[in-house]
Amino acid sequence: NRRSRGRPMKQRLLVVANRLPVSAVRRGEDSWYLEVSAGGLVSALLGVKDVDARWIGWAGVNVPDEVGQRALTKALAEKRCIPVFLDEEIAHQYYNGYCNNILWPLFHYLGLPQEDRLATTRSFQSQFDAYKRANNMFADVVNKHYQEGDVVWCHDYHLMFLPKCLKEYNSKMKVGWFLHTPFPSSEIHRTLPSRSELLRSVLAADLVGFHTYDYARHFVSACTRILGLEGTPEGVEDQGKLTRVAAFPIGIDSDRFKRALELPAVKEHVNELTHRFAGRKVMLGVDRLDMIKGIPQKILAFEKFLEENPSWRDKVVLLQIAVPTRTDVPEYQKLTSQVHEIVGRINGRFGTLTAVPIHHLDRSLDFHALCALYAVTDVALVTSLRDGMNLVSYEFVACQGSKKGVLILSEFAGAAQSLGAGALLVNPWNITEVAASIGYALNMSPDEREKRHRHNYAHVTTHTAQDWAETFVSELNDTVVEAQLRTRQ
Ligand code: ADQ
Repeated sequence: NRRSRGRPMKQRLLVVANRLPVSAVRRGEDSWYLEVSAGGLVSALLGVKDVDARWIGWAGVNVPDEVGQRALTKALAEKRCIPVFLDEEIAHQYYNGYCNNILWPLFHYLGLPQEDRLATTRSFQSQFDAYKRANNMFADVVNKHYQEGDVVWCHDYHLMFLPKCLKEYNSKMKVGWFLHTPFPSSEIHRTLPSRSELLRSVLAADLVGFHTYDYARHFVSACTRILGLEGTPEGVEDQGKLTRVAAFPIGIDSDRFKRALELPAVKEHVNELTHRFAGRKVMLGVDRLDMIKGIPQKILAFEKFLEENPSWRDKVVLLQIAVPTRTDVPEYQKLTSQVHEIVGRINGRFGTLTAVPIHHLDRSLDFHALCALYAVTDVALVTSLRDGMNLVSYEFVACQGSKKGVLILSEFAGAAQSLGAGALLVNPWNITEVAASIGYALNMSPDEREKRHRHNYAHVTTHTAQDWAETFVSELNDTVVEAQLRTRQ
């Protein structure tokens, strides 16, 4: 076993992410209510063997007083979480500003903000300064809790400056960084005013990971074209120091879904839904309400399908579940009203007194309700304009043991690279093509559905979140071991 070579059985892993996997609500001066959110990352890390994981991140609340900070730190310690406290102004400039107004749209090919988008926060430079300051505050906390032999795994575009800060504290710290979004073509990345500084900071890590080989390749080209460094098959080399760059496609905890489908309450919910939509095929979309998810494009394609196929109008229903996010950002508010307006128009056009073609819910569903919905779905529709991976497509496949429903999947989601052979791949911008795929999916023969499903199911159940986390941590350990060997020679 390469991972346990010369190391204690339980290696400490410090997972650093913008948000802790816990929501904190203040109950009194020194009392907090905590709710653990069982996201994909949490279950992925629970499954990693021989690792003792701790979380470092922002609790998502402003706690200006010391009494509150001390109480929250103590409460979080029981959940193996360590908070980073950011004051309101830095949090705003760093999180709403640089992360969500600049990096998120840029990495999804939506470009840099125009004047009006910049005007909603402060200037680009002050946002970048706040980003660096916030990353430094994360680094202070990591450094305070770091013990020799720990590995540090930094997550996502919020923390691109962190590897550099950490290595400046301690060059022997083993640092990995993983990006959950796409890394765009170097031609897009080079428009970013702080393009070089960010690349250099990420390169300070020992291992840099992406969901797909394409994103890794884009990152290496950005380093060669923008920084003039040398790309090698292993990664990027700068004055003899190699930063390993590789693809680590994430997965889900598919057993968790399988187990949920066996629960009596979930089975009952499946029966209720089956009864409720009897005589109609069910199509499903589950997304965060974000421009990258292509929700208006999806609904317009569904409209086109209904327009061209009158015989299907009372035989199919689209359930679109969209969790609102970043609700204080004007563009997200605009997207919400745009979606409502389109849904209203289509329901007015094709609805009857007793049925409407689209059920749109603006909210989050609990895990069991989500599993039941996936299980009764005939066709899932994922039309992201860009998406790092897209776990909804994996979750749908995991819940389709008996139904063998069809997945229509955007070719711009990372998942297209792993589920492409089983799914119907589409260009979400081409509404005519998506509408035709909806028709194809609804009319697909049971044999073809079975064959396509078998392919995807095998992938989803064998490339799990646990494998993903284990492989990354194992490679991170090996990278450092190799670096140490080189110095010893
Ligand atoms: P997200 O953009 O959040 O993640 P995705 O991978 O689809 O996108 O994960 C969304 C998660 O939220 C899923 O687990 C899904 O079940 C849940 N969810 C979505 N809508 C919901 C609803 N209405 N109710 C309840 N739950 C809902 C980012 C990147 C992705 C990348 C992941 C992981 O943008 O591309 O796949 O990180 O790396």
